[in-house]
Amino acid sequence: MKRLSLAILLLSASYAQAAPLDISGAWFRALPGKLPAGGYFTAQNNSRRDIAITGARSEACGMLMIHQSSNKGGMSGMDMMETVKVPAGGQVSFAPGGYHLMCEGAKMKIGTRIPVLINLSDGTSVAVAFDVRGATGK
Ligand SMILES: [Cu+2]
Repeated sequence: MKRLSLAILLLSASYAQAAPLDISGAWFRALPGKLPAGGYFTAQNNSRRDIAITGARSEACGMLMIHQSSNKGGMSGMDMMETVKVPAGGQVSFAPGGYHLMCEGAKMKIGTRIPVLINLSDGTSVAVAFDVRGATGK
């Protein structure tokens, strides 16, 4: 009996280590024509150490980058981000006007879901299904 509970403990510990980030509320804003699709989600770090999002990829995107919307002297633009840190026990939102994934060459249909792999600084990646919504976010 004691041996069994130890095995369960080890199993859950290794599972937590394999997926240090919980990703929720993931969606893409699909725009008409050749406009890129913005990807949004919330990343919750349930581990005791900082972890960074270092990239993402999806077969639905020709290129998938991490961007941060910026406003410099009234000029709005976007900066490329190498990494986005999610502090231990904290969360970071990718949302319109802030951090977002930028999907160039998007091949996605509104109302479907597409799989995305989000790469982390510990060398693991998290598979996340993104809802595809229209321009209004619905
Ligand atoms: Cu962008």
